[in-house]
Amino acid sequence: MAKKCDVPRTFNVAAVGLSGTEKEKGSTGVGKSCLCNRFVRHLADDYHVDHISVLSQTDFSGRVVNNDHFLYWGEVTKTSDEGVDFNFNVVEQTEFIDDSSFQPFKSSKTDPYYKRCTTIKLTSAEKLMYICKNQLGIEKEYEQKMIPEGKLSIDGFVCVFDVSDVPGRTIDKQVEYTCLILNNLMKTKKPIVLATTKNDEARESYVKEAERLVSRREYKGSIPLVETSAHEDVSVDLAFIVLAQMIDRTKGKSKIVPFLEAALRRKEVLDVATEAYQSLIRTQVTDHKAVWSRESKKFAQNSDFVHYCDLFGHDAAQRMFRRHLKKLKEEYIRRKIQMYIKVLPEVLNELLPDLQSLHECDWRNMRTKLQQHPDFSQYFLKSPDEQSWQESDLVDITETRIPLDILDTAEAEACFEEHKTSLEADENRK
Ligand SMILES: Nc1nc2c(ncn2[C@@H]2O[C@H](COP(=O)(O)OP(=O)(O)OP(=O)(O)O)[C@@H](O)[C@H]2O)c(=O)[nH]1
Ligand SMILES: [Mg+2]
Repeated sequence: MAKKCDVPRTFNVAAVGLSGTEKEKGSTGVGKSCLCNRFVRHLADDYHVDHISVLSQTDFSGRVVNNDHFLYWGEVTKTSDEGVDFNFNVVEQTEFIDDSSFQPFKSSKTDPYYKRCTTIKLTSAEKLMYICKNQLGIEKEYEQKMIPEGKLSIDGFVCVFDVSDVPGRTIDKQVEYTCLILNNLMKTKKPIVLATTKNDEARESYVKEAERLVSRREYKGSIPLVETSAHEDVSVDLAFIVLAQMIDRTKGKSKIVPFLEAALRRKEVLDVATEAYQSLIRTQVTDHKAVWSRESKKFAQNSDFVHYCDLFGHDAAQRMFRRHLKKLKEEYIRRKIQMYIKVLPEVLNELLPDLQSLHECDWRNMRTKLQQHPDFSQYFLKSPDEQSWQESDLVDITETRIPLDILDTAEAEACFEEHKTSLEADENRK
């Protein structure tokens, strides 16, 4: 059996921040859930932008919420830039609101949020890990992982501060409330990181407020500030890793990177992945009739495909594939048109061989004239059901006859005019 010191430790972290009814937090939350979601399940397909805190009584007493005002987000292992592994358990302290009374649900603890969220011993028998809002009520259809048995001892806090503009919430109110939370967190003596959220929509003056907040004298410079965006997956891991390094000082000290710099690095990663996936489909998919289900199965083991899906999701990968097919089809049609236009002069020579056959014929009535010709159907083809030939099956069949709507193109008109001019020149030479 492994000795106690061989078992890697787990950092139990609580994400906290302004919570409550719309009256307290404004039209939307500060971003605790999205931050936890991105941290614990970072893949694009596992990231949800909508997490509810207004619930029915049934959902509140279901096994995920379990009559508590906190969520267990699960366990995750992360590696710092220096290559050190960290294992985390993550909980989110929030306030669930009853969807019939719009008041917070009553629970055993009656303390206000800013006190309750500082709890360092959490228990909730057989509480299930939260994944997404759709999970509530159909828990069996999702992975069922329970919160660790017994008391979960919180080692540190990520306090969230929203730097975007939210209707119904003033910055002063958020500063005041966050200050209340921080003052209570300080009493626990546990490390705290202030994570600003939604920096992708940041207001510069709100960022400054967050900086001012952590530099207050009473915090003695003990609260580092990490600028994050859960939506863009920027510095989310960093906020938690910096906290873990404060909890266990033997685990190194990561550099805190300003948001713009971190966002730029992230963009580079996304651009490289996009380029690699684009190049994969460009080289591997050359038939405009390719089918996604088959191609994506073929790509399943390809690291460029997997990486792109991790970062952007399978839907985005499929959209890119569809755009590629559309381009392939356009190119294919362009090639076919060129081929038809190439044979058109010969056909015109056959059906309208002299000026006599062109009598009173100009471009506008030429189509009727051609259709009246007994050999018309030997050279031309009409698309069925008023569809253009590009939309019909004609586009793919091995058919050498010319779709009639080719005559609507400017190239065909030029061909006809050239044919007429050459006949007239012949006539003049006689
Ligand atoms: N632009 C942007 N929006 C975000 C980001 N993170 C969260 N949001 C949005 O902010 C809103 C609230 O996010 P949540 O994560 O649910 O906030 P919360 O603090 O958990 O809210 P409660 O638990 O209800 O108090 C949602 O509409 C999110 O999509 C982000 O990184 N960027
Ligand atoms: Mg939440």
